[in-house]
Amino acid sequence: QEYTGIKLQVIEWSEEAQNTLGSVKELENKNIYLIAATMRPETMYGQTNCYVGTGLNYGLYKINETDVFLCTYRSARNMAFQGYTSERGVVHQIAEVKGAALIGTKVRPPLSKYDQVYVLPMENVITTKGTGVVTSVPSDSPDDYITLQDLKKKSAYYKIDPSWAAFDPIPIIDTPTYGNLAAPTVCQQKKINSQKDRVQLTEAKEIVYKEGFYNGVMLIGDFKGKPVQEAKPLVRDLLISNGQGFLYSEPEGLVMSRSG
Ligand code: ZZB
Repeated sequence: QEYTGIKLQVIEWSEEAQNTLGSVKELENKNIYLIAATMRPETMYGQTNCYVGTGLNYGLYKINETDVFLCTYRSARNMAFQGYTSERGVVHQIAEVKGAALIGTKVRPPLSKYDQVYVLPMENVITTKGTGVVTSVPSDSPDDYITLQDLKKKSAYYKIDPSWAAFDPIPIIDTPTYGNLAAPTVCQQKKINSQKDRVQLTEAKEIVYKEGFYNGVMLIGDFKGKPVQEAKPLVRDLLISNGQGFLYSEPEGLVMSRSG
C-alpha cells in the first residue's frame, strides 16, 4: 500500500497538549508535524481540518536534528525502516500523547486554501492503517464530510469549540455525475446521517473514489484543468519536492484492506 505522508506543522498546541508536552526539553525549538497518510495527494488543496482517534496513543518521534513527527508507533517504525530517520530502523520516541489531548491543536495543512486548521476527533480512525492521523477533505471524502457535519451539529457532545469546525468544504475536483462537491452530494443522496452509518459510508467512499479518479478534473491549484489521474502523481511529486510530503508504504499482508 503506497501512501503519501503529509506534514501538518503544529502552530499551536491545544491547552491539554501544551500541559503535557510544553515542558519537554527535547521538543524545544523543533519543527513538529502531525503526519497524515493519504491515497489522494491531489485533494490536499481541499483540507479543512485534521482527525485523530481520541482513544489512540500517539508518539512524538525524533526524525533528525530539526524535525519531530507525531504519529502511531507502528507507522513511525515503518518510516524508520524506510529511511526517514537519521539512523535507519531506529525509532526514538520523545514523548507520548493521547489523541483526546490533541483536539484543538492548530496545524498548517500544505497546499490548502486554509492556512491554519484544527485537529478534531473522528470515531473511525483505525490503528492498523496509515499513521492514525487523517487529514480531512470533506469535498471528496464522505467520511470526512459526515464527521465534520457531526462535529458542527454536536460540538458540545464532541467537546470542541464550534469555531474549530467552522470550515466549509472547498470545491477542488469537478465530476460529471456528482458536481464539484462529490462527497456532500453522495452523502445527501444516500441520506447518510452520521459517521456511525458505516455500511452506507463504505459504499459512498467507493463511489466517490471511482468518480473522482476516473472522471474528475482539477478545479484548483498547480494542475488546474488536468484530469485527476494525471494530477495525482504531479501533486505527490510537488509535495515531496517542497518538503511537505514523502512516500510512505505499508508492508503487504500486515494491512487490513478491503481489496486484499
Ligand atoms: C485524504 C483523502 C481525500 C482521502 C479524499 C480519501 C478521499 P483506503 O483506500 O481504504 O486505504 N485514512 C488514512 N488512514 C486512516 C486511518 N488510520 N483510519 C481511517 N481512515 C484513514 O483509504 C485511504 C484513505 O483513508 C486515506 O486517503 C485517508 O483519507 C483515510 F478525497 O486522505 B484519504 C473517497 C475517498 N476520498
